[in-house]
Amino acid sequence: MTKIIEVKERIIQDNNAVANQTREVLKEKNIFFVNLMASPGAGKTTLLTKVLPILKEKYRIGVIEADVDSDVDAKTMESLGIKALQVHTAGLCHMDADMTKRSLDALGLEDIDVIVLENIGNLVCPAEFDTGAHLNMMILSVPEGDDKPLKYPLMFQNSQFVVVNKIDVKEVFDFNDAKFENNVRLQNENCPIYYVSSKTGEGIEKVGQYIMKCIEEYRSHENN
Ligand SMILES: Nc1nc2c(ncn2[C@@H]2O[C@H](COP(=O)(O)OP(=O)(O)OP(=O)(O)O)[C@@H](O)[C@H]2O)c(=O)[nH]1
Ligand SMILES: [Mg+2]
Ligand SMILES: [Zn+2]
Repeated sequence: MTKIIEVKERIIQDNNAVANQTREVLKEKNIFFVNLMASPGAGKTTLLTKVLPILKEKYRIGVIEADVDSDVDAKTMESLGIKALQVHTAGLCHMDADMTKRSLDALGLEDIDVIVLENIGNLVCPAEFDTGAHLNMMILSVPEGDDKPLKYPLMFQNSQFVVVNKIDVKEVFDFNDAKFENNVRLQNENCPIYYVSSKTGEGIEKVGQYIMKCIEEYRSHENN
């Protein structure tokens, strides 16, 4: 008999164990952790430059910028006065729980209330790897098209919050909100879907408020 081992299943199990440990550690420190996922160029960094100043009024923020190379995104965060760590994945196309744990250690967990991980631009494997986050949030930008939930189902299934970005160019790309929402609901019945332009600022305040609501819910559970 040929011996077969299911390597991938094991990798995911091990990953989930580390992610659960991370959540425990963060819980002890009352830190809320957001994992932000999207395609390259969907507007993760631009959205953060608009949303984090809102959160910053109430919470101490830390950002982990994961990229294959460069430090441009961490520099953008630092220019806003936000503590940031740039992580290079040496070609890897997602952050797993172990890489995230090491990044959190390097960022430091003292004097921080909220940590945001800007995951690698990719709609495929980041969805497979639990990072230990409390909120998995994704951006789908208008130019990518309203059919993407059909093509990248796991990303939409594993996200608890979906933000459609670049609504300022909706007409150019014939993006249909109703079609998009139907496609999302095939994968995920409950996640809120918010529409924004990180360029004009439209809808940004509501995204900030929703994240704050999630943070407050988490913190109230911590204290009980
Ligand atoms: N028109 C328009 N352009 C936007 C909007 N948000 C971001 N952009 C532009 O889209 C491009 C990519 O934005 P980024 O914020 O760098 O995207 P990202 O997801 O962080 O990209 P990576 O980190 O490289 O994966 C930039 O040129 C932004 O100016 C928007 O709401 N409307
Ligand atoms: Mg970016
Ligand atoms: Zn990957």
